[in-house]
This record gives sequence, C-alpha cells and structure tokens, in this order.
Amino acid sequence: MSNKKKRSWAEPYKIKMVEPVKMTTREERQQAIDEAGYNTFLLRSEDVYIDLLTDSGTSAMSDRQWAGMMLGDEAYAGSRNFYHLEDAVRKYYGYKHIVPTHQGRAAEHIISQLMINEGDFIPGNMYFTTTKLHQELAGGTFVDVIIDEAHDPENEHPFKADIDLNKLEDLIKEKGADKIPYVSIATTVNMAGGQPISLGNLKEVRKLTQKYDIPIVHDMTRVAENAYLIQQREPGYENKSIQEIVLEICSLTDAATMSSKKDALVNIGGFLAVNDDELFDKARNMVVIYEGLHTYGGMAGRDMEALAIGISESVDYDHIRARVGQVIYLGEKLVEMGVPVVKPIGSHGVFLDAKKILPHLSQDQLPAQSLAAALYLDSGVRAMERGVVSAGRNPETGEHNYPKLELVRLTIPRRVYTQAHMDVVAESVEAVYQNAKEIKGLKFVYEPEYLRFFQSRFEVL
Ligand code: PM9
Repeated sequence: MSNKKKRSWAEPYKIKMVEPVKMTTREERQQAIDEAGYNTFLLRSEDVYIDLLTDSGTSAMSDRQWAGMMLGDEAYAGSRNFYHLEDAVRKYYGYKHIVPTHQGRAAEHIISQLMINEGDFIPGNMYFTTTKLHQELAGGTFVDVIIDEAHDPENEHPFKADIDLNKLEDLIKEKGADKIPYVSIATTVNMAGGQPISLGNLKEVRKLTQKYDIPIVHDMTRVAENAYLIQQREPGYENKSIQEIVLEICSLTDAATMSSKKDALVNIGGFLAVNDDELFDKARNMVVIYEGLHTYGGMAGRDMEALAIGISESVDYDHIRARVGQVIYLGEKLVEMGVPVVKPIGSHGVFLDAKKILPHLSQDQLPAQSLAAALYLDSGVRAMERGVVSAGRNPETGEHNYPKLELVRLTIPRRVYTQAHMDVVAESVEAVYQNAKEIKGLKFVYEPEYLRFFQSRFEVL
C-alpha cells in the first residue's frame, strides 16, 4: 500500500488535568466589556470563554515540568536550578553566559541601558512594543529596516521578517556605525503576524554588520517556531533538526533577550544571554539592582527548573509541528471562509486584517480595537489589538503612530486548546465578519503614558 500521502499532525500528548471554562450570555459579555472600557486586557479572565489574548505565559506545562517544580532549590544564591538553566541555554541556544530575569522586558531593559547611548539608532525587523520602549527610554530611536513585504498583509513572501539589506546599509552610512550600538533581530516577528526570518538573510545581515563591527542582539522569544518555518520553507534546511536550526540562528548573533513565557513553555521567566565577557559582567551587576541576584534574577528556583525542561521540549519536532499546525489549521479555516487575514499564516497566531474587515472605519476610529471588542461580544473569545493603539505615539510630536498593519491577533496558547475550540473561534470570527458593517468605532477616554494598549479605556463612537 502506498504511504505517500502526508499524514496529519496530532497533539503529541494526552490530557490528564482539565480546567473548566465559563460560558456566558451576550448580556453578561456586554456588561463585562462595558466595565473593561472596551479593552480586552481589562476583562476578567473568568468572563472569557476561549482566551486568545496572548501566547505569553499561557502554555500548559508538561508532567516533566511540573515534576521539575518539586525540585526547586530556593536558595538565595547558587540554586542548582540556575545551573540547570545555564546548561540548557548553552546546549540548546549556544550562548555563553546567561542572566535570568523575571520576563523578557526586564532583559530588554538591561541590554538597552548597557548598550544604547543618547542619540543612537537601533535598526530592527519591525518594532515590538516593549523592545522599542526600552530602546527609547535609553535614549535611542528604533528604525524599521524590515522588507516592505512585511507591511502588506496579502503578500505571501515566505520570510516576511527578513531585513532589507539596502535599508540597513543606508542607515549605517547615514548615521555612522558608531551611532548604531546593535541591530535588533526578532525570531519570529510578532507585529508582522508571527513571520519568520530566513537563515539566508540572517547570514547576509551578519556579513554586513561584521563589515561595520556592529553586533546583533536577538529577540529569541519564538526562535523554535522560526526554526520550524525555516525547516519547512528554506531550501537546504529540510533535513536539519529544529535543534540544529535554532543553534545556527543563535550562532549568528551576539546576545539575546528571551521571554521564556512563549516558546519555552513556562508561565513566567526570561533571560538575557550574552557571549561577551565584559558585557556579561556589567549585566550581572545591573540585574541585582532591578531583578535579584544573578543566579535567580526575579525567578524562583522551581521556575528556573521548569524553564530548563521547557527549553528542551520546545525544540522537539513533534511538539512544534503540532503547535504551528494548530495555528495554521485555524488560519486556513478563516481563509476558506473568506475572512481577510495576514498571509502566510504565522506561527503563534492568526492576525485578522481589521482595515479590510471594517473599511467604514478610519484608523482614528480604532478598527482593530473595535473588532476585538465585537468578537468578545459575539462569543466570549478574547483577542488582542495590534494596530494604532499598540503603536502608541511619536515621542517627539505626540501624534499617534499610524502603522500600515491594523490587526487583531488570535493568539494560540501552547498545548491548551483543541481543534474543536479552533472551530468555534472560526465560526465566531465568520459571524462577526458577516455583520461587520454594524460595528462602530471607538475613541480613547483614558490613555496612560507607556504601552497604552494594556490599560487604555474606550467608548463607542
Ligand atoms: N509579548 C505578547 O502577547 C506579551 C504581552 S504584549 C507586550 O505577544 C517579543 C517578540 C514579545 C514579547 C511579549 C516581549 C516581552 C519581547 N519580545 O512579555 O516581558 O512577543 O516576557 O516579553 C507578548 P515579556
């Protein structure tokens, strides 16, 4: 019998504990979203049916990770779990030194303060909210040097996180290499729709930056997902393991910030990894000011153990195939239904194109924020705005930044939901899409100074 047909993926685990979720009525959801000021971040999770706000810290840990939690060595200094974590980072990512932090933005804070001087420019493959803010707080200016295709939701380029080498070199020539402390490379690029960078492009970036003696800092939050997409799409990598590809990506960079709450399958944690001894010395001195001693940096011993195990699980082929497979399943279903989404489907979520779904709303009427609220009202599915609200204001002019992409992110937690949940989500998105003309825009009634998407409040126009 021919075995040529490609087999389906299935979750490489059995479920042994369940967490009931609450079903709500439309009236209850209306009250909840009113109280939350139309911001899905301000909803109580109890009022949410299927929670696709984020894949950050929302993964289900494995039995091995839970067992690891019982082996927590909660010593203030020199916990054995720190050494397990250090070993895992060296083995799976190849960086020489690590400084644990409570989560990714704390690592961004440290590296930004240590490397950026007032008036510097930091080129990168599209901004990320916390990363850019820490660069600005350190006196720098982020410059987007991603390829143009990344800003076009319809463009099916397989590596939309690639750097435009001309844009990068023009910036270096214009500002001078001494004004560029590092190039910031994210695997994958969140705000572009969970899109990967290719190894071919990263090698070119490495060559160019070496010419000018500029280091590369890697936001490795979803590096295993990026590696999987390289294996699937980049010629020459089809027979390499995820572990080999992850190591190769990391080897082309000098330092990394990690939010372990994503790829690495834990509910809290992060780290800064560096190869340079002098930078490490400074980082591990700075971490004691903001996070804790350099052998725990804001994490409990048990959390470091769960993270060390999570890192090893994150590069397993069956795991990552099922994880990304589930996201693609939802994405393809929405494409079949005719719903405008970012293409290709990314690795951690499906991104709805709010500009196309709500063409009657201008960007000032906050289409993505309005769409996320409408989806919650329809079914209790919670998503996240990734558009003009997330983009914040220009620090100099105080005007809104208007990103080309105005998206709602349906972010899939790892190992948490089933295909049946994805079907329910798709049906709700389809229903909202069919009634999109009825959706009204929103206006700000409260706006905090930093990372406004988390805490702003809105009213229906
Ligand atoms: N990402 C996300 O939902 C958490 C909330 S939004 C700020 O996607 C990248 C690529 C991230 C990321 C967080 C961080 C910060 C850095 N880089 O949340 O501080 O996606 O652990 O990491 C979120 P922490």
